[in-house]
Amino acid sequence: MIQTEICDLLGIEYPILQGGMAWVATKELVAAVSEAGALGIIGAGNAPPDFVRDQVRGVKERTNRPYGLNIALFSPYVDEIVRICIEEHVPVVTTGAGSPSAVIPPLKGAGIKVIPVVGSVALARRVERMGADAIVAEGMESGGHIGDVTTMPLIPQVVDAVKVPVIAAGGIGDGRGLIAALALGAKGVQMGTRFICTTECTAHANYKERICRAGDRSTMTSGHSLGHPVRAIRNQMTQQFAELERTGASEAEVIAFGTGRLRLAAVEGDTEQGTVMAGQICGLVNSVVPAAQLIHDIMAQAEQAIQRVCEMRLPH
Ligand code: TUI
Repeated sequence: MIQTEICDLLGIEYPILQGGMAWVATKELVAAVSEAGALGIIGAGNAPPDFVRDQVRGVKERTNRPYGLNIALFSPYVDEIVRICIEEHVPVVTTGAGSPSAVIPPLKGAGIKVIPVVGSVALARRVERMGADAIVAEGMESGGHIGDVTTMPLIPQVVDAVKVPVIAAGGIGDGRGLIAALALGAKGVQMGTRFICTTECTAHANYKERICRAGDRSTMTSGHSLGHPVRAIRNQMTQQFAELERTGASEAEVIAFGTGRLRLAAVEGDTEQGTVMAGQICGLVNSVVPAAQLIHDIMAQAEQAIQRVCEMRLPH
């Protein structure tokens, strides 16, 4: 049984968090993950407050176990979503894609555990000073909005820089990745891409199929001209986006071109004109399975991975 201080902090059985992916991590997936003993996290993205409240209530109807909600800090509704978290007694909030300085005090004041997602040592230090309870350190292997350091060097450097527990994210998709992250000093992992390909995930079947068909080099990043690179599976959309950036389109044009594309892929199922955000681990994901089975398999693989490594220790 692998248990860490993240399990105690969050009241979960397994040191696994499911990434709070916008338009993808909805109440059905979140409840299934939490019910199975990991931490399901709702992706609020830039969805309107009514939608987010419905998601929170939907999770509470389905499970009594702890769950979380991710606030994307670029959302125009950040203040309303913070209020919803407080009113609905959401136990855990993760934040992403910006500095959480404005949201940490009200959330902590309401007794909510706050876990910012960061992509660098500097930001990890800053959010610890702001009062973060734990930190997700996310390497650029991840899908979606990313920083510029890969997971392998990021995790031990963040672990050495802060006292709060660190959760590793980016490029982790099975029990081997979990054990590698623990070896680097993390106390748990967050997985996004792997959880998209679960039965309970409400992302469109085309989105899941695209991930299941993908290989190790199927993703690319775009949006560098905006200073916000995003990793997604290569398709017509990413091709056109790259062309737009290469030919020096204005920032407004590039933003207008990209707006609404994640929803188009995840909800409408248009995996050519939409943005199929996924991490580099997508090549490892080949099947859609129930969340509980996935979590069980990850923990079984983790036990095997430890065993394998221990057997490499020869007696002197
Ligand atoms: O937030 C994410 N990943 C995301 S958000 C998202 S939604 C989206 N939709 C359409 C277009 C673009 C995005 C998809 N994926 N990950 C957490 C994360 N946050 N990784 C890195 C960061 C980060 C980066 C810069 C956090 C803070 C930061 O700067 C803070 C500062 O002000 O210095």
